[in-house]
Amino acid sequence: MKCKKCGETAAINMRQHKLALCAEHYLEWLPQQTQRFIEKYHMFGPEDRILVAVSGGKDSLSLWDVLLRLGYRADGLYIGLGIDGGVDYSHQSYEKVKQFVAERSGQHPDMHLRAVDVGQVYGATVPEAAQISNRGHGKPCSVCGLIKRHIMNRVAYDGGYDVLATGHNLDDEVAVLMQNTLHWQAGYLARQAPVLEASRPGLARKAKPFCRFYERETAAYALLRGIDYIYDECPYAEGSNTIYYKGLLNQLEADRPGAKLQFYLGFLEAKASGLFDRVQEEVELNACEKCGQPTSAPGECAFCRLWERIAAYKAEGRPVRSLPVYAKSL
Ligand code: Q46
Ligand code: ZN
Ligand code: ZN
Repeated sequence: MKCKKCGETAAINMRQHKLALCAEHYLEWLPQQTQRFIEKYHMFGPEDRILVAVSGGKDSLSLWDVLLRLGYRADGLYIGLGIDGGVDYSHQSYEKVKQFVAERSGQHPDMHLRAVDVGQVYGATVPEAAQISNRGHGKPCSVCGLIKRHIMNRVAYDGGYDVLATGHNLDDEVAVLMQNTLHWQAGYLARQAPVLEASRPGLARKAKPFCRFYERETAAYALLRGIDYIYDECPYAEGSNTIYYKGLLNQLEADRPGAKLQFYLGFLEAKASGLFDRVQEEVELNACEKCGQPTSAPGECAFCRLWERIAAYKAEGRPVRSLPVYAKSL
């Protein structure tokens, strides 16, 4: 397979675009496409301050790299979840993020990394909080998502950032879209988009500049660019719905190249044509009495209630254990 631009040996073949590119031209193509999506979906402009949520994985580090290359003012936010899972996951992922910053801070003296360690700041790691709380039926992801959303929003909003950027790729978006469609979650479908406006004070604006790239495209970018990222998935991801749907969608894509992209773009077109306009967001949001962040609950938000429950549990002198990683056979 030859590069369509120069005829050299191709490093990647994107069947859905009928496009094969060599390493050099791929490393040009992906940032150009990112810029196109940023403009097309009105994500942010050159003056905006961007906070990129980085996990140490290929998507988020590639996104930060691309935004810096495109000349954006982009800082990073790393959230230390305190996940070990036998692979020292959180520690290893933080090391990758710090290495990424160390390699670029000379060239980009304005880039900053903000790090929040959940265990240190709030007194329990995510697996500990999940064990104590009764959310998530023995799985940490619901507690983890709640904690991450709160911290990302808070750091972006309090830090005066114009937008919070996440590294969600097309595979992530399509897996969520499929789940929402199978369950006809009209409210969720109405809110799924490349950009989420800050609909009320206290909420940060959110954007997903990689939402049209396949996972293999962001992985190829990271590899060809020499970005060292954490290969391991979070040990708690095993057995998740998202991974199940990604598997189904990969089967579909193997038989019909471009099916995932078509599904997503068709959805965005349907939205743009007003298909979901009648789906009103019926939830009324008010400010949490404790932290001030918007919440649909009366009184305190779920995040504050979670930590109150944990504080009460610890005050009783009960032991704090970590939620175990699922057995491989599950
Ligand atoms: S980090 Fe957290 Fe994910 Fe790990 S515990 Fe679940 S939600 S799987 S993206
Ligand atoms: Zn080429
Ligand atoms: Zn709160």
